[in-house]
Amino acid sequence: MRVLLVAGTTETALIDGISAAGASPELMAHTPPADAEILEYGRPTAAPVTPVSPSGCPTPAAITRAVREVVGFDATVIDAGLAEPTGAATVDLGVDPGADIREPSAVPDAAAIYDRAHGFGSSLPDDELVIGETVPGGTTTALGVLTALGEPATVSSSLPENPIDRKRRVVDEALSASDLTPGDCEGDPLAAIRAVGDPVQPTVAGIAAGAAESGADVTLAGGTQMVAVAALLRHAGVGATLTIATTSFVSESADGLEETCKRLDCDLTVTDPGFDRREHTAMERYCAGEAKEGVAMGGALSLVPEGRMPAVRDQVETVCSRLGIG
Ligand code: AAM
Repeated sequence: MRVLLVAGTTETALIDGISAAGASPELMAHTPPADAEILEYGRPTAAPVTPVSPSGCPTPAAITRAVREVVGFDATVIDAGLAEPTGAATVDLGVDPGADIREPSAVPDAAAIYDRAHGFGSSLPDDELVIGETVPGGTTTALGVLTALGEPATVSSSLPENPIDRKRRVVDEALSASDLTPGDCEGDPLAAIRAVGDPVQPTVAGIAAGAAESGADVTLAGGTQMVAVAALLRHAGVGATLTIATTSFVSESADGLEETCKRLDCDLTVTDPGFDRREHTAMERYCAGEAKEGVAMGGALSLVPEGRMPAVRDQVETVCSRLGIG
C-alpha cells in the first residue's frame, strides 16, 4: 500500500475569495510544497510556512501525517506543477503550474501529462494505491471540468461558507474564454482539463488509469476534486473499479455525493475522525467546517484500524504542537 500525493498549482487560486488553502494569496503557492514536506518529514523544511487558512485552521497534511505516524505507510510525492520549491523528494513528470481558468487555455499540455502519468502509474509495483492531492483552488477547477463534461455534481470548499456562486461565475467566464458551453467536452475529457482544469487532474487521472489497468486497487483520496477526476476517467472510457475515500466533513456538506458516486460507478468510503470528542483548536476548526479534506486526509483516515482513532487524535495534537498550532 502506497499513498501518492499529487501536488500542483493553478493561478485560479488567486481569484479573490475562492480558496482558504493558505493564509493569504501570496502564501498560497507555498501550500503544496509545504504539504509535501509535512507528509514526508512531519513539518515544513524548505517551505517558509505551515499552511493554514486565513483563520488559522491547519492544513489537512497535519492529519494525514498524524495517521502516517500511527499506522505507517509508504508515501511518494508527485510534482504536478509546483510553483515554489519543496524539500520533499518528488517524482518529476514535467508538469507546469496551471493558468487561471479564465485564460483561453488552463493546462495546454493536458494530454501529454495524462500519457506520462499513465506510464508512471502502470510502472508502480504496489497492489494498492491511495492517491491524494494538494492544489489550492482545486474545487473551482473541479467545478470547471464537471461543468464542461455536463456533469450535474456540485463541489465542496476549504472555506466554511462555500463561495459556490462566485465559483459558478468564474467557471462561466472560463468556459466562454475557451468558446465552450456546459457539456461541450462530454466526449473529450482532456479538452475539459485543457480549457478549465488544473494540472493535478490529468496527473491523478493518468496515474489512476495506468495503475488500475495494471491490476492495482486504486482509491482516490479526496472529496469533490476526486469526483471530478472520477468523472474525467469515466468520460475517457476507463471502466476500472474506483473507490473514493473522503471525510465526514465533506460528505456532510457536499449535496448528493453518494448519488454522484453511484452514477460514476465509484465505491464511496466516508470516515469520521471523531474530532468532536476533543477540545483542540485544530480539531474544533475542522468540526466548524473549515478545510474539510485534502492531502489524502480521507484516504489516510480510511486506513486507520478500528479502535486506533483515539491514537490518531492524540497524534494530531502532537503534530499540531510541532507545527506551532494549538
Ligand atoms: C490543501 N492544503 C491545504 C488545504 N488543502 N492547506 C490548508 N487548507 C486546505 N484546505 P479550495 O478549492 O477551497 O482551495 O480547496 C482545495 C484545497 O484545499 C486543496 O489544496 C486541498 O488539498 C485542500
